[in-house]
Amino acid sequence: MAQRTFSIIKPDAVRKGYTGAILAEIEKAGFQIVSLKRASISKKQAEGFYYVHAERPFFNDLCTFMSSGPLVLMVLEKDNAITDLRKLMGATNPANAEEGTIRKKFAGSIQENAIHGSDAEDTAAFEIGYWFAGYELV
Ligand code: 3AN
Repeated sequence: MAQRTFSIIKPDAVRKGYTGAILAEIEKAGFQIVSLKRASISKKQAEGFYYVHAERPFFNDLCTFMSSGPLVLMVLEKDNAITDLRKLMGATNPANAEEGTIRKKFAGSIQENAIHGSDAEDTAAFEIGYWFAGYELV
């Protein structure tokens, strides 16, 4: 059944000019782009988005990085969208990412790793609602 997930092309990838190439990979893999917008987010907005990681040692650096420049926020749809996007993204650390994955091709480090994708249905629902209003998802 068609499922929605939430994704971000992170500031490192936008800065390097990889937005179009990453979108092409996503569409080639069969995802429909339900909604898409470029934004520059504040550190506070990043902290709210990543609140589940608040106790992790990398939380402050991660939120500084995510608010360091424009990024691209997206809602994507396909059968098994959540699992399939995670596969297409590759491992969190690009050094461990499989050949052909977005992080293998475009990510520079474990923090500046080009793309975010929701990891479960409940997080996808929270993340879509955090960045998009209902009228943007029709
Ligand atoms: P993923 O994005 O693969 O779901 P998470 O949810 O464990 O990975 O981590 C969220 C984000 O936090 C990652 N995308 C990455 O940017 C950053 N991150 C994760 N682990 C580390 C780490 N050990 N050092 C620095 N940043 C990290």
